[in-house]
Amino acid sequence: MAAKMAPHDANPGLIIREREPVNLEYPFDQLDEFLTPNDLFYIRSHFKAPALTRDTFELSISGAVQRPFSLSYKDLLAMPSVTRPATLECAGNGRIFLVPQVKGAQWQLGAVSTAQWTGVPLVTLLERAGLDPDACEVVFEAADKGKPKEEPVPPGDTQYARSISLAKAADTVIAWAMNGEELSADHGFPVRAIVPGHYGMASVKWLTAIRVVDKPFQGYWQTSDYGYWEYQDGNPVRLALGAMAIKSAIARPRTREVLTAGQSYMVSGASWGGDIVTATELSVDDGTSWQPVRFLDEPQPFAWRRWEFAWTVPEEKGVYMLRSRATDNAGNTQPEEHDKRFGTYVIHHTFPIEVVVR
Ligand SMILES: Nc1nc2c(c(=O)[nH]1)N[C@H]1C(S)=C(S)[C@@H](COP(=O)(O)O)O[C@H]1N2
Ligand SMILES: [Mo]
Repeated sequence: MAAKMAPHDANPGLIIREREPVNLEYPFDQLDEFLTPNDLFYIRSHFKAPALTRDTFELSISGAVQRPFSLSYKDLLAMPSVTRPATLECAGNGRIFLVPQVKGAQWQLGAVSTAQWTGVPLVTLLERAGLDPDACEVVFEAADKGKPKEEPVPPGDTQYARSISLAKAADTVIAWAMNGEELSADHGFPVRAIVPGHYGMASVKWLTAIRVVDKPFQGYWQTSDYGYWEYQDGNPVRLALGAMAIKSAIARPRTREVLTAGQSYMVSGASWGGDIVTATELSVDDGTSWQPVRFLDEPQPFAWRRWEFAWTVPEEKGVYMLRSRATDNAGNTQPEEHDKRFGTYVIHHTFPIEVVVR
């Protein structure tokens, strides 16, 4: 008799962080190609994936616009499309490295992946609708809803919804394909937003409505969750997370990996976030000295750059702390400590990967 297939069996090879809703991590130590294979791309969902169909799909564009309209799946696919790479990282990636341990999905390194996204530029839709003069943000509304976890929790079901500024709309794609394949149920079928350069929460899956607003959106996923504390005239105010901070991570060796004294070892990893990644250094002595890595990918906005570093493992046995540190073209570099204003998000400090040399 065939084994009963659970929904997560659709994603073999991923590391389970939560079964229901499906939250699965990319095994970051398998980082090889620039594009993450679709079946290894991490999945972060707050609720059960809604069952949407091509035939009944409808995307509305409304709000502070002159000519609201809606599109069927066929309409959308008939429009001129673009294909571009973007790295998505969950804002909670690396949470396991926070000490003391915090609540939330215990992501290690792999809540980050890169794909080629195909879809219609958001500006095409906004131009067709015609923005009102007072338009200021674009809200993406999704078909999934439920009871969120971060306090304070609103009563009843809350649908997933996030906004971006009109400036960021210029980079955004209303995507219907990922690495040349239609989106899978867990990645937002049939249509999702891709907001390159922002943390993953902005790239709304199962997109059903695009609503232009004339005041900054204050929704639950914009303020309560996925927000941070900014000090204005000494007062902490809640602002929405946005751009991915400059970051790098070591894929190999893995934490606690055992290496042989004196062996040659190719340390590898990737850097992303910030503006454009221009440099990455590696330290094998817990941050005392740093050496540049060799990049495998060209610099470009919104996509990671893989890198490697040929290391001769020391003869002296013991525990070694490896750290990587990326810098962008604006001169931003990774801090040494986690910035507490971001709570359990934006974990981009240079945390050590410890390896054991025997
Ligand atoms: N509708 C909807 N969109 C969503 C989410 C969600 O729960 N519901 N999760 C967001 C978060 S937090 C992240 S990190 C990315 C993850 O995209 P992926 O699952 O395709 O990797 O989707 C974002 N879009
Ligand atoms: Mo996320």
